[in-house]
Amino acid sequence: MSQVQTAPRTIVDRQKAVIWLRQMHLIRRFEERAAFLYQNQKIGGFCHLYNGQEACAVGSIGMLRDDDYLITAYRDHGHALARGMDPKPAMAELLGKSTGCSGGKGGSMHFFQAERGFLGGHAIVGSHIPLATGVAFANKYRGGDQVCLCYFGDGAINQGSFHEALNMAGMWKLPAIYYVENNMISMGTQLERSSAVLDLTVRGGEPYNMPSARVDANDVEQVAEVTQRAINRARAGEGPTFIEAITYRFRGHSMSDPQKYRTKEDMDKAKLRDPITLWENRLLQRGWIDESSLEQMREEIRDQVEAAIEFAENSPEPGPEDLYTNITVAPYTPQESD
Ligand SMILES: Cc1ncc(C[n+]2csc(CCOP(=O)(O)OP(=O)(O)O)c2C)c(N)n1
Ligand SMILES: [Mg+2]
Repeated sequence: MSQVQTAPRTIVDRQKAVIWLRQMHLIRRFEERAAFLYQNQKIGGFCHLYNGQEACAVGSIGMLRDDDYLITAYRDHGHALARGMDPKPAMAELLGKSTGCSGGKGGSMHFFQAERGFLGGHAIVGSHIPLATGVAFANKYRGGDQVCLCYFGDGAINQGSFHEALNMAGMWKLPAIYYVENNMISMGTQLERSSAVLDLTVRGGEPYNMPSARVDANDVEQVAEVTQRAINRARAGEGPTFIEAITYRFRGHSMSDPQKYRTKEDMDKAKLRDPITLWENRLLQRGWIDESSLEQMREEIRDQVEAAIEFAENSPEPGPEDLYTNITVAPYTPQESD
């Protein structure tokens, strides 16, 4: 049965609350600088930014244990940073450098950090949802109580892989959390032009024998609360949960998007509910931060991101010897018969 989250409750202490604010600022700053570097041709290929959606990743990953797993689609910088990836290898990956988190060969869409249980960064829409089900199956099969948190966009729920994967997870009561970041748009297609129903909790919950919840993902604390409930369920062997996180992306789909599908008024309205500002204001009200500590935080983050850029720019590119490393295809050896 779908449940709608309402009034926020305090579920974090001051220390964690401030860490979350710092992480959200770090993601925002990282993305802004990535956009600048892209425009200056320091970053090539695809690049999808996470501005506006920060609370989705921070509030949910913030409730995971270190030995849990998470997996996401191509808009992955925020999830990696929220999981604690150092911005240096993250930025180096964007610049295609060998010091990047995927050796500079994955780029923006393929961040990865297995030692933190961060299993990517996947470019094909919906492709990683069955992988999450597989990870959750492995957790259960091995007898542990780790969970797998799987993020995807509202566009991905129209893929067959989504339905196949949720069906198995529901049937076998796997410890997975399926988390749709509903920013209402897939590339340039509004939700009402891609989904027959607009309440996505209907599509991912009951049909697959799992509870579903909708959450206002501009509110990091509500995200944390609803995710915590899903985690508790999964760890207790009660099976998966489907979460619909209502969010908004502040930038285009990727770096070349004229955004004709929305107006300036839409954007201005959305920015009134910027998740970072909302959280900042709540922490100010609670007396957990003050203006001077905020300014200091912003300055430290600016320095941290600049240091990451410097590190990335000064790192070498992968060499020819890296061409065939970390891939599953064997190098091609020409045959006499060719
Ligand atoms: C199977 C497949 N079809 C099409 C694409 C092209 N494509 C890339 S992103 C995207 C839209 C996905 O939107 P959504 O799932 O809502 O994620 P968001 O970009 O909003 O985070 C599409 C169609 C793809 N990568 N994979
Ligand atoms: Mg979307």
